[in-house]
Amino acid sequence: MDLNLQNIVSQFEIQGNVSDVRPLGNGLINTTYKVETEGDAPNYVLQHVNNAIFPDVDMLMDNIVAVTNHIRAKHEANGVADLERKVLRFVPAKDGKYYHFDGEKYWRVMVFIPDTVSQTAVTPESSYIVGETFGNFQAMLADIPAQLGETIKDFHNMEFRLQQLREAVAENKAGRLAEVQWLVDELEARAEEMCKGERLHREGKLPKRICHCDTKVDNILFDQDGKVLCVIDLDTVMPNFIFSDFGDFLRSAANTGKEDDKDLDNVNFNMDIFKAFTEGYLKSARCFLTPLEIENLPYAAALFPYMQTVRFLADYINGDTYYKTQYPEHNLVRSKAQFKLLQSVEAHQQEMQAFIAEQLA
Ligand code: GN1
Ligand code: MG
Repeated sequence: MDLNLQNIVSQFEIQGNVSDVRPLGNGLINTTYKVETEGDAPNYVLQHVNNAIFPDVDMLMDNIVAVTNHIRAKHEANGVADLERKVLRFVPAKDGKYYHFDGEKYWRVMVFIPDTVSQTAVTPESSYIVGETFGNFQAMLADIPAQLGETIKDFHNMEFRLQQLREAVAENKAGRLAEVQWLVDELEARAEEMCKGERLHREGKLPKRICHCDTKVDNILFDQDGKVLCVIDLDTVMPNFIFSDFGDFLRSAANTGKEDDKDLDNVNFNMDIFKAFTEGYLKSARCFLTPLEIENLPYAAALFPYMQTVRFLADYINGDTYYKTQYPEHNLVRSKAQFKLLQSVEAHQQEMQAFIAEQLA
């Protein structure tokens, strides 16, 4: 066992004696370990927070603690059973802060929730429940008294993401531009339409609400029966357009292939997942959504594959400085797969509009 990691864990108010610390999960940003303890004490999750991406760790942990406390209180008031599996619980360090700085890195610890299942592909049945869960997540956080900060400035700001791509193109640091110019052109052709959210916001027509902002399937824990337990990976919880949670979930869940599928024939937009998820989401979110937000849900479904193509491609052009990659072309493969998904979403715009109209009738 890594003595350094064990030493870091000992800075936190955990119960029991640590018996093992080993790598867990496959996040693209933070590095995660499972901490096993002896006997009946709970196990824990130790995470190294990527401080290059989340520069303000105080703000980050204030957000997360406010959100998890607020949700826990709501669940308690509603008599939700099995509470400890329905919301994450972070463990303070011995100095009372919710992180430990070891002089170089920032660390945090949360209680490990046992017997969970992660899914990368979901069924229409589970998508309905997930839709309802995210609708509820947004509804529960609608009255949070804390003022949440933007843990990554302009995280889902499409205008900003395009600007980053344009800078990457202008600098062409890794000399990779020529081979991807066709994709840059495809993205530029859609740029104005895709920045609609920011425009509507400036015109005062589109509000920001507290959103999760990384609602992909592997950020949801399910129980053994496929029921949703809770949403994890709360670093990006911040004020945003509701499009974020709706669109980013569909980006991963309604993709018939993988986020980085090399075979583009595998990648299509699954309308059964869209329908089930949208039905569940509207059930719990309809009470607070405005007509303009509802009308633009199909736009949200296109926005996220588009934004992710822009982000992966910018990183590829920059020489892979942001996302962890497994091989040199990885970000390009990801970009192409996300773009194929976007094209499939575009082909279904009318069908999505018709389905939503039907739901509201
Ligand atoms: C990153 O860390 P992870 O894998 O949950 C990224 C998301 C992207 C996602 C693509 C802070 O999330 O925005 O959608 O990869 N998170 C950050 O898989 O940039
Ligand atoms: Mg994650």
